[in-house]
Amino acid sequence: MSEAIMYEKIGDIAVLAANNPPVNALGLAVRQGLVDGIERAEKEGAKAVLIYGEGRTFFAGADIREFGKPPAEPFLPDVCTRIESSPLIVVSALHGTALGGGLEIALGSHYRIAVPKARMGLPEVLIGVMPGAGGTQRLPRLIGIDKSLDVITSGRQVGAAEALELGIVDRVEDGAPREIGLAYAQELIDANAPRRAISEMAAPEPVDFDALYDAVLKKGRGQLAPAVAVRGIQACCELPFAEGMKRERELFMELMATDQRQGLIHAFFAERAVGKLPELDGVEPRQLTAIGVIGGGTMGAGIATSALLSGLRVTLIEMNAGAAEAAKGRISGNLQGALKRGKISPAQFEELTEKALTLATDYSALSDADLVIEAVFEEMGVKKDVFTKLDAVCKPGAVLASNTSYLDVNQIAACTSRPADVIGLHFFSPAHVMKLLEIVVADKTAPDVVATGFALGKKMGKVSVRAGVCDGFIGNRILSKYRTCADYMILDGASPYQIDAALEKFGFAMGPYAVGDLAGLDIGWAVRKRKRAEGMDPRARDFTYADKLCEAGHFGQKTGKGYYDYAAGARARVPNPDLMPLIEADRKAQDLTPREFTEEEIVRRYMAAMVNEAARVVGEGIAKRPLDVDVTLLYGYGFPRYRGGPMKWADMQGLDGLLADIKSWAKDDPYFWEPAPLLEKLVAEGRNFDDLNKDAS
Ligand code: T1G
Repeated sequence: MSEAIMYEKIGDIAVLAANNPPVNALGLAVRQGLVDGIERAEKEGAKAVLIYGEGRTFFAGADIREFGKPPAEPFLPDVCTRIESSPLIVVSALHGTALGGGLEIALGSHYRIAVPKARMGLPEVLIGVMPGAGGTQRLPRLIGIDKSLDVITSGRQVGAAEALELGIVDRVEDGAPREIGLAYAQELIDANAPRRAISEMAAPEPVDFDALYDAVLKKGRGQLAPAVAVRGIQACCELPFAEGMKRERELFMELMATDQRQGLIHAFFAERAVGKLPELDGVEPRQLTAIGVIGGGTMGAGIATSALLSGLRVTLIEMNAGAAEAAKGRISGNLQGALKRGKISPAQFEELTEKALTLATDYSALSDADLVIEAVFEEMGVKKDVFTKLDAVCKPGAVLASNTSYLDVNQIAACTSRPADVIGLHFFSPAHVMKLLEIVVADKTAPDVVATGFALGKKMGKVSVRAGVCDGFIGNRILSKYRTCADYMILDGASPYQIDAALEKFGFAMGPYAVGDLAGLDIGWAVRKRKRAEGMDPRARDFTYADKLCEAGHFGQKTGKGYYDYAAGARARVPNPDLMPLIEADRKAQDLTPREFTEEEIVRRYMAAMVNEAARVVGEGIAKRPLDVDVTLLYGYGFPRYRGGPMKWADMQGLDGLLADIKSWAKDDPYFWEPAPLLEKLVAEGRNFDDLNKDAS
């Protein structure tokens, strides 16, 4: 018997305990252990079998590290069917997160009991596949089409109470899974309870699955897995069980072969790898119980909200009592959202706003803060003034952080007596919603200060990415490049609406111009003015139509007009008729003759600009690995998750083809399309970005 499943017989009950840390993934040894355990229980004359997980959770699913490798028997669907076909009563006792194949094992059992904090679900679509061990054949038989469609196509987790209500589990009881499982199995034996094979239950009546498929495909913005999973549920309703299982397997294997599965699995592992950095090995973060926030505008209030929700005490500094109260109003408004979503109780709302939050106007209130984040006006002089004051009042060892989105953190650190304690913590607006946090490490930032930044991010539930110091760090630096590429395509003949449509079809939730209107066009305007003031390279193409749009007061949604006119509301946005004349005037002034752009060329150029700049960012060490760029673009810039991120996308496209495009475009614009040295090096070596990720792991 493999140690991955431990066997024990207690009276009439055979106990199969999973022992495959960290999450009892259903690797080969576990699958074999389950089959062996069922056979042994039957040979030894047991009357019931209890299956549960040792450690933190019941099976958390198939072992996704096995994906892409030749499948090894016993296959998981066969294990579930072997469990279900046993003449013994089989009980699964769930705790932790019974996900994917884990829940499918439980569905192959005859009875299911869970502890109150157990969560379960079929999240396969989130990694580009679908339930492939009977989930689409058993769950609809158990809870019907509508509820199983929601669970399977959303991939969401279901808490024990909801699972009981839905009928996924039979009991929810407090206690250790082993104990409550044994008691339930004994009760079933004593009651001479029947086996309850879900496969023998009637399947739901078929519905219009073509319409369902189309609706789910549209909702997924081109993501395949949820829609293909609908065909699995269709098989459940239209075919006998055994044929339905075969159909499910076919569909599952089709999805396993897709780029989307590769992209989503890459995203899954990249978001876990991004916090693993050799420089943090063995480094203890500093204490984090109370933090200070300077500036209570949208960003400061968002940061304070995120900190309060993570259990930290917050002292918020504003220039005067009125501004401080206004900041508290913003924070309360943010927390109202958490209250409405049931994330906090009314009592917790009171606690956070009245006790955990302190308002002040004097920096001396920060003397006990473990860490202070400033979110004041983005101007170096203002930042230096703030840090000089912090240096004077904060206790030794306090971490001094700037939320700047592009300013030089080395310069900020240099105006203090403690540059080792200074770091950049670049939150994305709204800071209590957006998960990305760029942790900007300056030249003299101490390793335990970096570790403290990551600890704060983890506490806040952020996805933290380490960035070096440069203009725009990782995300905004790359954004500036691909956004400029789009602007050049407009000068050369494309329309902003065509570009938005092309990128939304590629999978972005919004195209760059709709995003600009949402964020506020004045931000980009300020960046262009700053870069002109700093002195642009004479080889760089310039354009004025975007500035003229801003000069006319059109900043996007907040002024009602930008690239689009929002008079009929954000969703019913229409092109702003004032824009094309500005573009035509700009083209005329630059003696440019507009040409046609295909959707394919728009995406190719936009993505090549993104990947080329990202290759520079990695080559210069601003991002430690290509996966850090992927995670940044996935979590901060709406990059479609099923494509894995720009670097994963580039690997799947082939770096040689991308480099060839860039070189061909460089003939017309050698400055903008200068190939990144790292991209050229990888192509010359026949390697790709994922090879660099492997080198770094
Ligand atoms: N396989 C292999 N490793 C896994 C894993 C899995 N399913 N799930 C997690 N890990 C690793 C993870 O990489 C990390 O490793 C460690 O466990 C802790 O994870 C046929 C085919 C379970 C909710 O999609 O959602 O079943 O970094 O950091 O935040 O239908 O992990 O320590 O080396 O995420 O507490 C379906 C995916 C598979 C669940 C725990 N199951 N996992 O979250 O810890 S497909 C899933 C999660 C399937 C069948 C199909 C989460 C978690 P390391 P962690 P966590």
